[in-house]
Amino acid sequence: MYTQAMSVGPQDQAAKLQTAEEQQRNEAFEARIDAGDFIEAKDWMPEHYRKTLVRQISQHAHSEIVGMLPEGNWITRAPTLKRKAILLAKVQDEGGHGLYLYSAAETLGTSRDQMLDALHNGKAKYSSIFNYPTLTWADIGVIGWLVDGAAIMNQVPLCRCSYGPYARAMIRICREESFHQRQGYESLLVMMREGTAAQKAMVQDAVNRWWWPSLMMFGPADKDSPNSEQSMRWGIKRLTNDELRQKFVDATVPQAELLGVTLPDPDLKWNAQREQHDFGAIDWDEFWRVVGGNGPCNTERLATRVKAWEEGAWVRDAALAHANKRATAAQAA
Ligand code: BYC
Repeated sequence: MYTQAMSVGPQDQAAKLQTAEEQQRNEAFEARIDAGDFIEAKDWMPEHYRKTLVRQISQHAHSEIVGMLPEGNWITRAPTLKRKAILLAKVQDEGGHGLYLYSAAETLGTSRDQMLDALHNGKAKYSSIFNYPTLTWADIGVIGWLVDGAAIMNQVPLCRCSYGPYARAMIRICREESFHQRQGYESLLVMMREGTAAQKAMVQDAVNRWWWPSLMMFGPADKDSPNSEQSMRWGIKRLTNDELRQKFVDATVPQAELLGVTLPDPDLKWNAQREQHDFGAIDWDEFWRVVGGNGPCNTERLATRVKAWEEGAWVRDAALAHANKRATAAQAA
């Protein structure tokens, strides 16, 4: 009679061996994560870790690129040469951030074309915040203050992300985001201190419209965040969505006081016991509507990106032809 062990064919044995090997690799990987090592592009990593990173980094890259649109809308209408130069530099920085991030994601084996296809056919997500319109010049200051402020809060911990190429890209991005936040706050300070009553009202109106969407940038509440637990275990995320949102609220309240604007939340108050601010309920239906493609500007944003991609085809073709010509010339020399 054959024993069970003898009935295992060569293929099954190979699978079993592979599983044992996989398990060892997995354990070694987890030990490196626990020790706080950086994981590098050529290191072995579980497929789910790779996929999670591609998902987060590519979404982040798309957010930077789509994020150029609401602000780019105001470059031709900036009130002074100084503000125009600052805004141009900022929008250009966002483009650069997108490029570092696409490069970081490419080290994980997904091509830029694949990522861009996913954006253009509506499969890939990008930050909900960029689906809101920029109605007045004050929106540009408020985006710098609140949107870049929220981005910094979320992104500084990513400089310690366990995946080396992402963590290193984030260091430079965070330095630039810090300038973005400060220029926005400074432009609002000028309007609130030296502006007319109408300009001050314009700032308050912009704050009213951007406050809640800025809080939504941090993602769903922890209890509704399917990815957080695993991403925290792997050191991809270092703080949870709710922890970061709370830190942002606590940091922003005194800035609003100094500016002289009211944050549009009657439930926002200091809780002496928690030593943190309490704040009102976020409209999660609105958040999911925007994430699902039905925000005020989703259709417009995507159409603009697709148009830019299609109209830029000749530039990509020309760059490729030039590179090929140089390579052929170098080979012949
Ligand atoms: N918008 O399980 P969760 C910038 C999705 S650019 C849309 O908590 P995770 C700037 C989430 O993707 C700032 N979708 O996910 C640029 C997930 O869906 P999938 C961009 C959102 O990944 C220009 C589902 O909801 N920053 O600063 O653990 C000008 C469940 O969520 C959002 C980054 O990308 C949202 N707000 O945590 C100015 C930072 N929130 O993928 C400024 C890097 C969640 O399962 N990313 N979703 O289908 C992160 O830190 C994390 O990915 C998140 C979400 C905190 C955003």
